[in-house]
Amino acid sequence: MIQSNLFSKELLDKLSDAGSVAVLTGAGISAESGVPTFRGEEGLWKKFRPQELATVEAFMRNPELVWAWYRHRRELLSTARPNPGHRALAELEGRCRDLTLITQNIDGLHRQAGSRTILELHGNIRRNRCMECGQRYEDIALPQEPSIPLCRCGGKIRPDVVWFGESLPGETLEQAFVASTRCRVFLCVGTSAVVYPAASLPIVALQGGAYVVEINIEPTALSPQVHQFIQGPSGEVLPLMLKALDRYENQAGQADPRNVQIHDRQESPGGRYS
Ligand code: BV8
Ligand code: ZN
Repeated sequence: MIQSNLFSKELLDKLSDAGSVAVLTGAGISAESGVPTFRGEEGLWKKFRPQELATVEAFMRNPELVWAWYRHRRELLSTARPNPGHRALAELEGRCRDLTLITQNIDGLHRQAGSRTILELHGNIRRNRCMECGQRYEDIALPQEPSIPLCRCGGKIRPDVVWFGESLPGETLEQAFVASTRCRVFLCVGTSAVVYPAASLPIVALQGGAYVVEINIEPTALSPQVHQFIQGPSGEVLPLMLKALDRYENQAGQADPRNVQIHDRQESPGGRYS
């Protein structure tokens, strides 16, 4: 059971009046939705080698194998639904003046949970594009097994995700760096923080003077550098954080003398208090 006094006064204070918040998520936030992580016990990289499946070379060498793997993961995702962790971040976005959600996940669960300002650093498994002409294809158009889908131009269609050795979408990466540099609070949720350039964003936030908090079921390479490490499943920790923020803001509200006055004064037309 996670104690509610998990969240430092500093975090709640900064979250309650944080102009801008940035959040980086990894596979860990989708684990409680039944989506396998990469490095966990049942992790994808335990069974498959990234070099064999998530690189252009692998696709050129054996496109059927790569397509079979992405169809397998789509199958897994077809029944996956956002969990309380995804939903808590969508709610937090509604409470902050500006919150940027930066994700390494290609599962699209943040959007399903209602988050709006999302930067998909590594693409999205439900989108596809032609290797030759770049024509984009949504999932529905794809022929089923075993053949690999071909574009009208004859080019091979590939999942619109970023493979190892490939650059991230420039505009998206730029926005992620800007959001990380100027945020006052940076939350790092469910990532092992080993894949770059995504893993450099919490460091950029630290250098930008942000209050950096990591939420993970176990410490990572990043943990010694952050202001607060909160150990626990994000599907439990994030909803609790919102509750703690509620309580904190209510208490702050009650403690604020200006507020006290308000109650026994009737608001006069035009919104000024007499
Ligand atoms: C690039 C899409 C320019 C595809 C992915 C600098 C130093 C060293 C290496 C490099 C470097 N710069 C570039 C590189 C090379 C490489 C890299 O970083 N290699 C690593 C492995 C060392 N980076 C690249 O190739 C990038 N491109 O840099 O281009 C360039 C090109 C050439 C050379 C130089 C520069 C492209 C990287 C993107 C690759 N595509 N995904 C697909 O998914 O199929 S990466 C993929 O793996 C994910 O998107 C994600 O980014 C990563 C997995 O990490 P996590 O999401 O964190 O998942 P993981 O399982 O590892 O961890 C889960 C965590 O959650 C754990 O800590 C666990 O404890 C925790 N957890 C579990 N359950 C819960 C939980 N936490 C909370 N609650 C729970 N319930
Ligand atoms: Zn084409």
